[in-house]
Amino acid sequence: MLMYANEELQALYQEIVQRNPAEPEFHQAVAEVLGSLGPVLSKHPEFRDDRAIERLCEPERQIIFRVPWQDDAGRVQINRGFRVQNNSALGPYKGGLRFHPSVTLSVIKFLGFEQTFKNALTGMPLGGAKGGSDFDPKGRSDGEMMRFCQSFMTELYRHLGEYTDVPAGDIGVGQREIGYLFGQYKRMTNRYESGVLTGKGLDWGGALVRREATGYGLVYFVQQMLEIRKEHLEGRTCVVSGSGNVAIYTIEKVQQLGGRVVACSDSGGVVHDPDGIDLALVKQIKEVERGRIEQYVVRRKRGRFLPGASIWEIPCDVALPCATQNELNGKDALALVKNGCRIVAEGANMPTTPDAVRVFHEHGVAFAPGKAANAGGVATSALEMQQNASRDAWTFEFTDRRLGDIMRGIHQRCYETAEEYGTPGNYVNGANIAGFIKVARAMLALGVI
Ligand code: NDP
Ligand code: 2IT
Repeated sequence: MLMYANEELQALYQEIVQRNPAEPEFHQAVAEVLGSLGPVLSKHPEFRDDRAIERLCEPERQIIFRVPWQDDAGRVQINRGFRVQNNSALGPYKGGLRFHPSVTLSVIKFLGFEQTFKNALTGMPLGGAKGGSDFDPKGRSDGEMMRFCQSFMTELYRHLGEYTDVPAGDIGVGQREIGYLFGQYKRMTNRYESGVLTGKGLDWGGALVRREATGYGLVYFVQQMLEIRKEHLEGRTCVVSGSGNVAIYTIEKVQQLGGRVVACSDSGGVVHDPDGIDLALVKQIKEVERGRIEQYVVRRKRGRFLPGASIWEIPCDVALPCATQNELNGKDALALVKNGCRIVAEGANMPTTPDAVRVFHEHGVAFAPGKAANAGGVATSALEMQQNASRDAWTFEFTDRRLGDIMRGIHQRCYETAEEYGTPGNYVNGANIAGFIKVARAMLALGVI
């Protein structure tokens, strides 16, 4: 059980746990935010009177639906679809869709909750939402993916719109899936409404840099963390978990800036390549062949594959978890500290368990939570929406510059807020407090709705 210094927040947390039983990931995300808000309530009693925290913890709308589809053998399959529209005080609901067998209401609620604060931190006019399905894309053909996406959108389309709710990708949902989803939305509505989804292909309303944005943005954030310490990435050893969209473009940007990434992974195990990961090979295996990371060592003999190993045992200066929630626990954190790791920044959403965060704080490791460090993805989604709205297409360089500016802004907001509230260097408090205040103010202004 979590203990807050503030009794009022402790009672509130208990109430939320009781109202939302059997949702451990949602409880974890709420606990982490509430843990930062004590000093905010003392300074801003208006948020207490308005019950801003209680409202933020109760999603505006939760949609659960059946997704029936036929596999290639003609068998009928049934999955469950979700969309949790958490908060729309700042703008239309915005957040990704995740297709993974581990998806539950709890997972989608935690992601929608986190997304609300993340989107606020970007400074863009975006509410928070998340969706997805317990559908497992692994081993599915293109035809199966298309039929699943069409069935999913046949229900979800009525809840979406460029001024209502704008999904994007997340685990298991990339440009191929966004294409099938957009095609079905267009067919159902008879509208070429580009701004209803982000992460689109460049030929059909997509924007340059969106593919790279989460990973690049994460590394721009890390650059800021290093700059404060008068350090830089050049020559630093990094470890990046995962080998999907976020991991790949994190590795790319670290390498461009002179860092050395020595390991990456997937759910099958870890690839360790002390001379530096061959990113072209990872892209070939993951983006082109949709294969497993263990194939890396078949083609590159000096790499080692460690099935089922913890990537966090590999010594590094900078650790970047980019796979999934709760993938870095207290034991992993101690191993990182022991091996001299000084910086940890989350590319994934909530990959670090609460006891691991505690270890980092106790040992002076600079730790950046995902809602700040991985916000470059959704921020660039907002840039895609801007381009769609103005029927324009910006250059790579211009968009990348804007992404860099946005990440610098987020870092500054978190850093200064942490200082203002008496916990300098604590990016968790900085992100939670700055994100919360922005949303809570807007909620107050819009009345009790
Ligand atoms: P992808 O589907 O492209 O890649 C996911 C990667 O994580 C794969 O390597 C996958 O391995 C691994 N992974 C997923 N689930 C598990 C699991 N349960 N155990 C071990 N490994 C796992 O997804 P993304 O790269 O888009 O997303 C990665 C993380 O980043 C997620 O937490 C997501 O919420 C977050 N994020 C994504 C953004 C985006 O724009 N895409 C923006 C901000 C955050 P395997 O193939 O074996 O499953
Ligand atoms: O977690 C995230 O921020 C995302 N998956 C991206 C959301 C988006 O709308 O671009």
